[in-house]
Amino acid sequence: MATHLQGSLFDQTDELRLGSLAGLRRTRLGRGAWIDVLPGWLSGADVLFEQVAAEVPWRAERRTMYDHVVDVPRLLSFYGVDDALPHPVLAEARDALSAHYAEELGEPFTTAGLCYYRDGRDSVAWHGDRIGRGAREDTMVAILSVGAPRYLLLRPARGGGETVRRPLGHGDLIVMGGSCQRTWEHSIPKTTRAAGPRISVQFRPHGVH
Ligand SMILES: O=C(O)CCC(=O)C(=O)O
Repeated sequence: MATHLQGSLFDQTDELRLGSLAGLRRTRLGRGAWIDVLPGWLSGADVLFEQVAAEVPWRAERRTMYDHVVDVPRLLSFYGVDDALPHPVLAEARDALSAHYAEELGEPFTTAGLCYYRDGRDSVAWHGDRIGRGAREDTMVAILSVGAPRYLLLRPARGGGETVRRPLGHGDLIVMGGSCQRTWEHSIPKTTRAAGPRISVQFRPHGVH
């Protein structure tokens, strides 16, 4: 796939390297939900972006909306428990997250969902990851973002309260935890500002979707 990401557009370094997770900062959202944020967790991510964009088997989905079938405005790929991830640094990231949250989460991150946002017209609507255990149990979803910066928005699922806006840039990490998938919703809104491509890698425990 043509990625339109010019090399070193985002990075100051060529060395692909994960930083320490000790720098994660937690924000409590209320209703038992929280987010941990670590800007610039992965440095040298241009190489990762280019390789993942070009080599991952991206698929376009269509979904029924009222009486129409519409394109899902982003491309997707999924790596299950036994699948090799498309770049070794993603396995390193998953294992570092599993080790860091071992006590609090009580289980490892095992799957990776990848999303490719081709430009500012691609997006994901408000939702919680509630197809699996996230509907009933506290859990965590860790997102590594590479490529063009986009906003991740969060709002209480039952309405009321303020929308939280978190910019996610090249190499940034955000972890949604506690009741976040049940009691809050999140989205990546479209943007009319010129936005280049972005890849989001979501690490989840088994059975959370
Ligand atoms: O693009 C992102 O970082 C968020 C993706 C997401 O919320 C999802 O795929 O469920």
